[in-house]
Amino acid sequence: MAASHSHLAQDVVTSRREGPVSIVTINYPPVNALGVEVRRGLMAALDAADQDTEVRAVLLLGAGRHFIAGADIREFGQPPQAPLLPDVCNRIEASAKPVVVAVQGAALGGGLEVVLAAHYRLALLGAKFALPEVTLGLLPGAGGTQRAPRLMGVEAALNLMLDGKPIGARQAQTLGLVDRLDDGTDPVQAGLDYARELLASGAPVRPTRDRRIPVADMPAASQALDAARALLNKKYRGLFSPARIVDAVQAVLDRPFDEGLRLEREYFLQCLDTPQRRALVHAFFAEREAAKVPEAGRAQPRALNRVGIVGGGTMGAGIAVAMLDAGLPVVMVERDETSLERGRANVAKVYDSLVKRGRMVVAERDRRLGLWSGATDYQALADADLVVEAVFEDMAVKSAVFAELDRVCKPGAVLASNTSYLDINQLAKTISRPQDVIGLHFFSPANVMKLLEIVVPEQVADDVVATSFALARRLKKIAVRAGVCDGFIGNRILAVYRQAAEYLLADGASPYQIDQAVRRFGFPMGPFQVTDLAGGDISWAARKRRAATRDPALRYVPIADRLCERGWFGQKTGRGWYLYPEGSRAGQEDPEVLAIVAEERLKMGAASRSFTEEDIMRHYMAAMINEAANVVHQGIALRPLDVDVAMLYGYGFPRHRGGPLHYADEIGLDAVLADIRAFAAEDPHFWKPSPLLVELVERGGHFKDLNQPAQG
Ligand code: 3H9
Repeated sequence: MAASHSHLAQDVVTSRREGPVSIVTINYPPVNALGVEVRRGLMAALDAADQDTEVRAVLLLGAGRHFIAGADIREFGQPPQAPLLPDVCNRIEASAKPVVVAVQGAALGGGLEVVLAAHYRLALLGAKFALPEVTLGLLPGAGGTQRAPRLMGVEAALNLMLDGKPIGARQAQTLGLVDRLDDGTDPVQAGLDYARELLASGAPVRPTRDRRIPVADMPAASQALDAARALLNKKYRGLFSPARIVDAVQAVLDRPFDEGLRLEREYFLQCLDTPQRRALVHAFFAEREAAKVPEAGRAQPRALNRVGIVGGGTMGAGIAVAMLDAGLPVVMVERDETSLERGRANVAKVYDSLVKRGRMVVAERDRRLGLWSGATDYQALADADLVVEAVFEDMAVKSAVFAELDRVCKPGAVLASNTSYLDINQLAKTISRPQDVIGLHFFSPANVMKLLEIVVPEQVADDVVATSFALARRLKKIAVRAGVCDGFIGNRILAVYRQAAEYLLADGASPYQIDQAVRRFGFPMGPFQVTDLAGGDISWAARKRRAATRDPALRYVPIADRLCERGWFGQKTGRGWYLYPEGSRAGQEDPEVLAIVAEERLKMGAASRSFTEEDIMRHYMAAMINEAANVVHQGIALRPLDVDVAMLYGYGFPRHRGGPLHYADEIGLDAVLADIRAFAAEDPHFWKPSPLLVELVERGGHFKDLNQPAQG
């Protein structure tokens, strides 16, 4: 075992000498993560360089597109293996000879900590620097919390650590993170030139740990820490690692360097052990795994250069913007000039508002709008590689559009429907090329929302599915594969937990209490706020449509109907579940709504009882988890992780809880099943345990056991 490790270590970190400079290269695809072999290799290379009397400086590089993407995230949760990354960084800093880094691509997390520990730092212009540990529920754990503030000041370092987002090379230089920029493309040459220049000038080793925050900067540093602490109960409410980040940075002011490192390690290990860290790491891998579907493994995507969109309403226009933003030319088809003009205006409105808010320059808006063209004749779609239909949600209307597409589109064009619940199998059968038909379910606003459900009908060709996943990547969307059923993955689950919220309301919880519990759990909004935002009339129409087919054994809660009958549709009408005085978007509680709720409860004869926040969330989550289990059980989602990703990116599920099925594993499937059975005692028609949940509990399994890679 040891022999094979040392063999591997030689492969992933190589050294070669160029005059007095030892060039140490990490070559560990895909992203040079700092796994145990890399750490061993770095230690060995630094020892060798110190011992080699010919070597006077070390140049540290990452091979490939990126410098280093950080610690190897797959190792978290496994027993740590020596050497630890903090020790590797200390070793770099303690090198007897100057260590220079030359950064191309990303230097993230532990990768940036390696940069901080080196003595001299060069970056190519395209380099990116970030400390994204917070997005994984962690803090920089290899000296970053102690070294970053010493180089760039407390405020800038706190910002980098708390928001986790990358900064570019120029900004990194301005902040003191980087000493030298290079506008070339070759980090080896740029690094060598810099190292030689440093040697020629007799530049000494320059350990970051020896730097002090200047006394004059102390008051500003304390203020920055106070400001960060104030954010902990607002922006970072409920999160564990941001508070530990602030504590670790505090040590920069109060403690010697080694003591700061010791505290950092203690906090890092605390973070590592939290459910939040497990959930966030699950989310990181799940969103990448979701794109790996069997069809994409079996087929190459078709060429995709021109897109057609049928319909210029809110959805069609939003989809058009998403395509234009990705540089894809769009032809929009509408039934007449007036509708087409409205479609164009809907697209332009999005860009105009960006320009108005200073987020886009006029030339860029014009460039993107220049990729848009419109027509009232379907013939304009003849050379489109993919057409998305976004017309009224009605089978007859949609099949008429598909008949036209069948007539005009070139062979091999992908024909997509943006339906959110209709039967795409049936739609595909109405035309001569069902193999080209797929569902692309965008979420509103389509240019903003990250989730794309790719709905795979029975007869679709593999390369159409592959093309859809390739499109999602180009649009920078997170794609989830879904099977055909009413509501696909997300809306189907939503319908059930939304129903659970109605029952809570009927049984005694107020809408405001429910919304608050759901927000405190971590969702950005509660279910009644969401209805007010989307428009109560939309769900009202859906309820009326389904009235005829509703299971008569299920309890029906008519409270929402009573509000809609009064024209209270939410924000757009100034009142709904909440009051919105003078167009305000923050709702106020409405005593009249509470009176209506009370009256309806009496009419229903429901015994009103009181619910704690915990009771509310147990009902809400049990409903969500149970239906999510059904969705996996029936093959609508390939794996539990696909459900988690859909809920994270389309429904505001808090990322630090990982998605409903990860959360279920975390709280224990037996506990969830016990809740469902207890609720079923009162309402057996609604609360039917999912067969998959029952089976997993019986065999002591977890949802995560079903998360194996999809078969290609
Ligand atoms: C840390 O550093 C802690 C330290 O402070 C302290 C330690 C003591 N590890 O995203 P992509 C895989 S925390 C393992 O599709 P892109 C990824 O899963 C770490 N694997 O490519 C995928 O695998 P597969 C802080 C990783 O070009 C493949 O690489 N660092 C890691 O769109 C390609 O990834 C971060 O949080 C990793 N660190 O984007 C950075 N990174 O092909 C996380 C990637 O099997 N990474 N993989 O699905 C990223 O942000 C992006 O991956 C990156 C490339 C921008 C680098």
